[in-house]
Amino acid sequence: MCGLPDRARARPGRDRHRTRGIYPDVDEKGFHGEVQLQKPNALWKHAISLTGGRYTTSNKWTDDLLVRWSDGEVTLYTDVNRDGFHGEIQVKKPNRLWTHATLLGAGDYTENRHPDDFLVRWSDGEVSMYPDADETGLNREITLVYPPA
Ligand SMILES: [Ca+2]
Ligand SMILES: [Ca+2]
Repeated sequence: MCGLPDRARARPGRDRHRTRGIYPDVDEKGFHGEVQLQKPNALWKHAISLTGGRYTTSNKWTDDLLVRWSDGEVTLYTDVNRDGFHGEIQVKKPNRLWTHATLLGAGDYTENRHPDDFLVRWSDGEVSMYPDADETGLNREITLVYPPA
């Protein structure tokens, strides 16, 4: 990927009173409540993108959360539930490259049938998959979409 500027920007005045929460039991009729995981604090203002999945080798329920921070650090929070966060693993140290990971996503796209496949859309338009990611890190990268030439 090349070094285009990160487009993620804070929006002053918007979502000022929002919290870091889970919307439980979302379905086609909409949202059915909100559980606050974390009171508003300065640290979580730097959480640029996040996505759920099941990234521990035990495949243990409940799902885990990957967060990309403004300094490029990527953190895995294991077994998140209504009571909050229960474990934290640093997947990537703060670094410049990952400040360009603009959008994160996840799903179950490989033969191991675990929702542990991590997707990144980079600021230059490249899309990568990290299949079968686990607590030891993002072990392999597959380019799904190449950036424009
Ligand atoms: Ca888990
Ligand atoms: Ca998988």
